[in-house]
Amino acid sequence: MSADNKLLHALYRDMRRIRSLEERVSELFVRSESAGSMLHLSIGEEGVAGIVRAMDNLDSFTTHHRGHGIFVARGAEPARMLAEIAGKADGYCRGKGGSMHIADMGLGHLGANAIVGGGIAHAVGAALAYKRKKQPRVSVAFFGDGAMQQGILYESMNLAALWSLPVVFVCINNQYGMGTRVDRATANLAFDERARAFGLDGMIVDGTDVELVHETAERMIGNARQGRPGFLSITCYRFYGHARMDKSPYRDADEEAAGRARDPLGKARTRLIERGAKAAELDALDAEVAAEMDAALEAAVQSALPPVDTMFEDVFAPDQPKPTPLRTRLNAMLSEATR
Ligand SMILES: Cc1ncc(C[n+]2csc(CCOP(=O)(O)OP(=O)(O)O)c2C)c(N)n1
Ligand SMILES: [Mg+2]
Repeated sequence: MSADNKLLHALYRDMRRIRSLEERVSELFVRSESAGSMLHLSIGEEGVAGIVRAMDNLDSFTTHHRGHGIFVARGAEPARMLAEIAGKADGYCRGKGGSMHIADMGLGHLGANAIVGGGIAHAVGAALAYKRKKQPRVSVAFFGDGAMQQGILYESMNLAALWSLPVVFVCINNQYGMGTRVDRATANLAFDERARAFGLDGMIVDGTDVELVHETAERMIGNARQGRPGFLSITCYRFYGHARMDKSPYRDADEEAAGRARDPLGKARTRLIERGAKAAELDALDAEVAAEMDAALEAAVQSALPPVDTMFEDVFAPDQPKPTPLRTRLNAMLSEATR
């Protein structure tokens, strides 16, 4: 296999693992096994794999609320991810973070964040630390098009440019912020121009072309490592509703069909076959990934809930006194009242 094909093959696998994981996240919900109903699937956004593969092992990142795909592409264990989403003890944060607050310092995941734009400044802070410590590391902030309307992004881009920080801002433009189409939320869709106004290298690329995403990200991350921060917007389509409960009544069937036809996996598969890959070989890869994710789903379902007496572990600073559980306080009040 040529180097080009090898890379596309690896990217296709990453993307298949993202989609396959997200399908199991959806299944967790249907089986009433998820902790909460606000599960945001990144199906249609698998092109992010191109960015993740362009990062080095010691690079770090933050994600928004739709970050499962980014984390699994980074090498997260699907069983531990699904356990976290199910609120189980074997999860990455022992079940206390869930889908929208998953984090793992070992893999450089500085945290998902449910506040639109909320994780952007954290990535800039990490980049500032790398620069001050003279470490050749880059931090990447992943966020949605909704964050393009948040002030924190502009404060962050300004400081990144001013202090020449090793950071890349990545906007995943999936065309929607909840039920609002991006062109109803922003006056100027040329997001790259906004970044350039701050002195950053700014680009918009087709997010369904994973090779193009990878090539662009590799250059941008390389420049960031030299102190030239960048902004990359990848254009794609959110295949399903905002969260698992949303049936997208605000979109028509034609639009959804056209959006889903722009499938990053379909594009990569066609290209691999044009370059000589066999359909059967790709089908076998898909089946192998599906089996991996099925096993991860079952492991997550079988995992135990965290014991009640560990409720306050990991969520308060170790030197802080632990709060008294509500039940203990209620009992104290009741016995006081009935004395
Ligand atoms: C500051 C803030 N405002 C509003 C919300 C409610 N909210 C949650 S997700 C979301 C849409 C975000 O859209 P986008 O950034 O494009 O991400 P996507 O859901 O498309 O991945 C909104 C408005 C929030 N979480 N935080
Ligand atoms: Mg969006």
